[in-house]
Amino acid sequence: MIDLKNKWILITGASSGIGMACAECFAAAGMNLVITARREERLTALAETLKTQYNIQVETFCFDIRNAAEVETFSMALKEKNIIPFILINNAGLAAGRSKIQEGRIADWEQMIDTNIKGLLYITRHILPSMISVNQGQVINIGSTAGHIVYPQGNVYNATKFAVKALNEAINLDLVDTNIKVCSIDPGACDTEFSLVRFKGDKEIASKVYEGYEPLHAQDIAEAALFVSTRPAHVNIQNIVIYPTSQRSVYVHRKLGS
Ligand code: NDP
Ligand code: 8X3
Repeated sequence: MIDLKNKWILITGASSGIGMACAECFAAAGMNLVITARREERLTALAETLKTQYNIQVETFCFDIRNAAEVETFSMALKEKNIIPFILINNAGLAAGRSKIQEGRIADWEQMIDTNIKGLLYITRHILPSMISVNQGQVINIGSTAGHIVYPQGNVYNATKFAVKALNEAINLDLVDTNIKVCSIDPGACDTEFSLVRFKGDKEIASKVYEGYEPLHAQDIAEAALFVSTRPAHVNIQNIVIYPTSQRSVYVHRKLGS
């Protein structure tokens, strides 16, 4: 099993949900953290808590992953600090809206494509060379079950996660002559701020997504990421699909009104 203690992990989108749970889980495993997102206060608060609790180093970087220049500046800052991540978790992402294509908001499509696909690409392009220079490490792409099967009015979000699936396979091929492992972890419904963001802050609609069954919790995904990252050097888990027990496909079995 790979010992993660004192190695660095870079987690994008750590101000909430799955990214924040990964930060907590890998901090508990003794790793030093680089955490990124746009909401600075959240990152700072998380960093303070985890530094105190686990006696680790935590670096925070606030930027918009859609901005190629900001991502480049971030990667240069990491280089200046001599930080080479042992693990990169490409997690930052979102769904914006849910509607038929013919009624979709183009601004929503652009936000999803720019964040979920281009943001992941910018980070990967800037961080992978340093990981390759030491020929070790693990990339984890947070995909989705939405990248395996489309659902009504999921269209563009589905397409971005199908793209993550394709990129996960492609990056695996590109790194076949290295020791760097690449995995996509693809969750079904997981109770984070995801639906609140998707429905633009409408708490009532967002909470209905998780009504009548127990969804996944962010911790479930973080634990899978920890499992993947601690396999022996010769074991490359390329994909994990995780559904809540009450969701076996796009279909969710809800017990309502009981
Ligand atoms: P949250 O909304 O709780 O977290 C999303 C994170 O992404 C936040 O930290 C947010 O930070 C960050 N983020 C979003 N846009 C940007 C941006 N432009 N620049 C930098 N950071 C950004 O949702 P989840 O934790 O659920 O989502 C994490 C990943 O998991 C996403 O890729 C999502 O698609 C995927 N996923 C989620 C599922 C679910 O049901 N929840 C299921 C399957 C996959 P900030 O706003 O501070 O910038
Ligand atoms: C998030 C899961 O089913 O809401 O990727 O699209 S779903």
